[in-house]
Amino acid sequence: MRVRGMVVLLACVLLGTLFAAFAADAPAARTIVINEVELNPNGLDRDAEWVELLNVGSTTVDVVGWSLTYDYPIDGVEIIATESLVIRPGQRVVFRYEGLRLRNDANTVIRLLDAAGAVIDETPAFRDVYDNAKTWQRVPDGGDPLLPLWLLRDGTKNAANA
Ligand SMILES: [Ca+2]
Ligand SMILES: [Ca+2]
Repeated sequence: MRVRGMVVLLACVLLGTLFAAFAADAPAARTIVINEVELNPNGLDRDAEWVELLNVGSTTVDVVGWSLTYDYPIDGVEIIATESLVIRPGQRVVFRYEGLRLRNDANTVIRLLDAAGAVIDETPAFRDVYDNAKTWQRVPDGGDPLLPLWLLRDGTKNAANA
């Protein structure tokens, strides 16, 4: 009986440790994500680079005052909405950069910042030297928070990533 009690206790401790480890690794609830990026559009890049945002959460988010970073000619941020811009769960919004903002042949990281400047989402470092309609996209659409995967694929601007 005593050994059995020890085994049960040990099992409980192990389970508790596993649960704690899992809970610590679980990412914070996601709301708006950077879902697709076009660094190097077909033809001239000026005024043609864009980022697709997607609300993968369960609540509506107003992104007024939020911004996206860029890395050309120097690092900076561009406000995506100066007035109320509500994104419902499952809804996507395409933001187009003014001018030339994203390097093609560097390791371009794009961050989405809220109105207070907190980082809401951040991409891996991207390169896209192909002057075509392929874009970097989360796969599957919206991404898997526990297994983030990005692929360079035929663009799906303002539509689900294929
Ligand atoms: Ca570019
Ligand atoms: Ca898309």
